[in-house]
Amino acid sequence: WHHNNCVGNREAIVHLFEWKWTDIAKECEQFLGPMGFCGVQISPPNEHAIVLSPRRPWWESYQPVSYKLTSRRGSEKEFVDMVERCNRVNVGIYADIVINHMTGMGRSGTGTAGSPFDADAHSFPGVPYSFPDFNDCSSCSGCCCIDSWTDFARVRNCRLVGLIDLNHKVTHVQNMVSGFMNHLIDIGVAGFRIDAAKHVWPEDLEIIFKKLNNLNTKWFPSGSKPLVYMEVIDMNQGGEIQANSYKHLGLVTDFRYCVKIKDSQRNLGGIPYMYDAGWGMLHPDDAFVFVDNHDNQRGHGGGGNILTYKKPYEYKMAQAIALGWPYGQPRIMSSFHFSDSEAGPPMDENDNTLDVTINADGSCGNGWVCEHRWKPIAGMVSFSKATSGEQAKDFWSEGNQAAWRRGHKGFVAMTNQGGLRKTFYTGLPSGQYCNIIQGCPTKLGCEGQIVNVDDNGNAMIEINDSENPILAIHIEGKA
Ligand code: LM2
Ligand code: CA
Repeated sequence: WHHNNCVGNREAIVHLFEWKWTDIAKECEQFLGPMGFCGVQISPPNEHAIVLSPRRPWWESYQPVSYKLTSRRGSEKEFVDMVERCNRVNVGIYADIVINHMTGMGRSGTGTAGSPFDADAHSFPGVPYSFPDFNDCSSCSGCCCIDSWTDFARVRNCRLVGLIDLNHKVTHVQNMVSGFMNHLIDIGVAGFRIDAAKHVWPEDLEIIFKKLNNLNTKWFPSGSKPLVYMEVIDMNQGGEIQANSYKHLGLVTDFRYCVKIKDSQRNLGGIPYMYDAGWGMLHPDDAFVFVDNHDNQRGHGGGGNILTYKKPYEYKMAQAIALGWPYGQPRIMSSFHFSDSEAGPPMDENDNTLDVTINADGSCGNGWVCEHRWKPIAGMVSFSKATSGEQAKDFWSEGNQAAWRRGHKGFVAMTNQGGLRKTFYTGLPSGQYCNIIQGCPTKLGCEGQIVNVDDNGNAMIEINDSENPILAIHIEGKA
């Protein structure tokens, strides 16, 4: 449950937050496959509640009603088509699954696949789940809510923001959840993000994971297990649940990396010191890392003071560090524009999610940010593939500037203090290389700057683009 199942040396997973399946299928074919992405994290694929007040917030998808594959993002037929088309161009699908809970107290009605439900009665005939499948409130205080973060029984058995809490010790629950996951595996997904894993006992997750099928051999080597990465928000607050207590089950999200990457962007000399074992961070080999995610970019889920698309200069540089410096399994956020932290994706007057349109310059329209298409970020995705498995060598830093190479496959430099002009040993074979920050190589050659590496592997590195003061060259990006 640790292997990322990426095809070849691909590494980066992009979260196409709230994208429809039809748009993801196209993006795999037109952009993600050719640019060297490993995979897409999709928003939850199963039936969920429809919230009308506020009007269709993004978070309604985190309120499951059943495991039928009809959601705001498309039908089961569209889902199957997306998985097939993405796999065909070597891009895996990683499904965000919500298994800790169902919808919240006080909600009832019909879900996105037409199933009736009544949370107060603990009635979910679409699964089916009923009263005995949920935790009672015996571990909790009067509110039945999570009102202590150091009492592990409360964190795992009580209601996270009022969402009714499944009891994963019940065999029926284990079978329904593993059945849902196996349905997705058989369609051809490559792995899972486990939402709210911190709120499920690790030993219960283990029982469920042991029931999982191997991946579909139409796309994956026989015997492959799904990648599992678990969302455990651990900021090293004393006495709380630690991310490290899940690492034997798969990769675990590292929310402290968000803090570290922001610090490193401000002070480039700190890049080699991001992993701070003394602070109890996950070892990089166990860590699932990101500059921001769909929660903390809008102040949810532990929220906060992190970099997002709203600060493009800092964000691009942080993302270049995340993809250029070897550390954990990287995920890139791809957002929709928002000012209201509750607002759902761009939608029409009938609440249908808008298509992702692509402008002539490769950027997105209709309210989609598409950070993953920003040239420096897409270029660094190609860099992560070209340099996969190579250690960082010859780290150099002076003032607020830094450079390093990745074995003999790639070289990066960046500056936070004006321009840079200096000769470096790049490790690359002699030749002409494109600065992939300014655009990936095309049939006609580079889109931007060309770097000449001499017979000794040295090159004159010049950075004078004040918006994107980064240079990166790699073995798969020759002029
Ligand atoms: C997570 N971590 O374990 C995410 O970090 C977190 O953002 C998710 O909450 C949570 N799991 C549940 O999947 C999001 C959102 C909440 C929202 C829930 C459920 O951040 O604000 O809660 O999804 O949709 C909403 C309302 C909340 C209400 C609750 C239940 O915002 O006020 O609580 O629904 O009706 C009474
Ligand atoms: Ca729980």
